Amino acid sequence: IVQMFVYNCFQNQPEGLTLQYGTAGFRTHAKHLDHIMFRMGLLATLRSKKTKSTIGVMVTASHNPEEDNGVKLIDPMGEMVTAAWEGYATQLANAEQDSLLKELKDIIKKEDIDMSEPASVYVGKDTRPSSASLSQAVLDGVSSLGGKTHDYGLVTTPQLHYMVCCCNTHGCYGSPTVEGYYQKLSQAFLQLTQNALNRTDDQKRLLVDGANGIGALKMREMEPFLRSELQVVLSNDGSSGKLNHMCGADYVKVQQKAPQVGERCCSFDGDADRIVYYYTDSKGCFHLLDGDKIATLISTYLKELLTQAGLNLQIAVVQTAYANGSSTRYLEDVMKVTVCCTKTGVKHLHHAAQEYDIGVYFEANGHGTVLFSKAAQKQIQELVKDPNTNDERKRAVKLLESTINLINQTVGDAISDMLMIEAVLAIRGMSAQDWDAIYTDLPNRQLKVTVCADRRVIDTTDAERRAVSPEGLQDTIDTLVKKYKSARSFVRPSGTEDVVRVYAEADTQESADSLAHEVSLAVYRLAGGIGDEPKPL
Ligand code: G16
Repeated sequence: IVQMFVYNCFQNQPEGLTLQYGTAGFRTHAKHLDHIMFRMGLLATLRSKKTKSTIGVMVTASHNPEEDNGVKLIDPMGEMVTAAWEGYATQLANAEQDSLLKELKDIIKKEDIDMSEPASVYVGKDTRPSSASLSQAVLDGVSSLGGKTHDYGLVTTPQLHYMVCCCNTHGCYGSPTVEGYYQKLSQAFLQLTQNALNRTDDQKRLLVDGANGIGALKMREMEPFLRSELQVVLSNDGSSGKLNHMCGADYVKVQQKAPQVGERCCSFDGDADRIVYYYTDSKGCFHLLDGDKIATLISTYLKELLTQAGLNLQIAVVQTAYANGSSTRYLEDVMKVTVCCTKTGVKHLHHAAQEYDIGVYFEANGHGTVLFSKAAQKQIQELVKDPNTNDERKRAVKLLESTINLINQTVGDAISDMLMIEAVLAIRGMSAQDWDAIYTDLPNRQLKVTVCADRRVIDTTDAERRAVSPEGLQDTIDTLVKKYKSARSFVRPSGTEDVVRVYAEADTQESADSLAHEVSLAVYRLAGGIGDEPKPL
């Protein structure tokens, strides 16, 4: 066994390549990943033995271009793997051939792992051409350490998170099959939409951009379960276009462009863990309904239901530095809900959301979900069963119960979020325009700068809102921001792409563009930018 994995581990290991377990696992060009996948199979096996639970390994690079790939590890309750094990992942990924066994033994010793424990690993993959052989490398890694595997093949990332949680809760969360997932979500959706009367076919129709990825495939499979209560018009279904190319949630959010025109549209990303909505108005103008707007819509709906049900549960919204300033102001000043800000990355938002009775977390890029504490779920279930609950309260708690069943609480899920949004719009009789009118976004711009050294020369603090290095960068940003009205800007190294990200918002699009450009120039000059200097937009 040892010989086999030593052989496998070092096929194609590129010289001098150092990778870090980033915002959402390892990501780079697929040709560099064979050995990483095999090693993540080994690590998942150790994690399974340590936790005495099933662990998930998803082969995907989500929003990245088709030629990239990556891997995300999933912990027993369907959440992202812990920070300590992210460290082991980085350690193993970068180990030299002759120190790999030692590294493995170190982890076993440090974590006091009983190697006689059985191990079980669920594996899934997206539709990238490289995913088939890379997921085979994961399966080989698990088998090398004697672990049992279940290969789910082509699934969305959130589906695999769901399967892992279902397995480790022994079916309490649902049945660990793709069909079980469709049944659970569609039943909850149908129950919710029964509360929306007189919907026309137009109101049931939604244009869905599948980013030419796995989400499109899975949406097709799920449609019959929705019994025409949602009529999906699918584009970018993978039959011809390239994954994430000029389509998908990241393209729509960052480029602020629509790959399709309609009164209510949405886009998934490459592994269907993110979603953004948008529409084109009668003057042909594009309007984006991003993760911040989704968080506002869902938290408004939940707050109303809690009031109707007479439940005193605390709702909080978790955002990142990318949250539009208008959304934060609306949530705090008008809705009076607690808002907190974490670093980018679902793992950070998820943990913060766990602190509340109901934690709504969404990144502006459309990645998010809602978490209900065990105590909150218990209160809701008890009220549903209470014979003394009056009709209005009963209706509200039943809606809350179905909402909990519709939401994938393990991780952001484009399909589950889409059904949730459709149900809320239907129940409240709202159009995309009505939703958009809740508050007005500040114009904003996101840019990328490539630097020659490690992009982590940019170091940040205060939930990534301030740069602490290189020296002078934050002072320059502060001076630039002062030139514009209602302005804010920050920079941070991406954890999924080899770039530094720049965000700016201001009172007009012209000002946001100009500020983003000036800050990009500062990054380019102070952090060693490569290629041509950033040009004005
Ligand atoms: C991943 C993470 C998200 C993060 C995004 C961009 O999304 O899951 O939390 O917002 O990367 O991260 P960064 O700015 O560090 O590159 P996905 O959908 O690509 O898995």
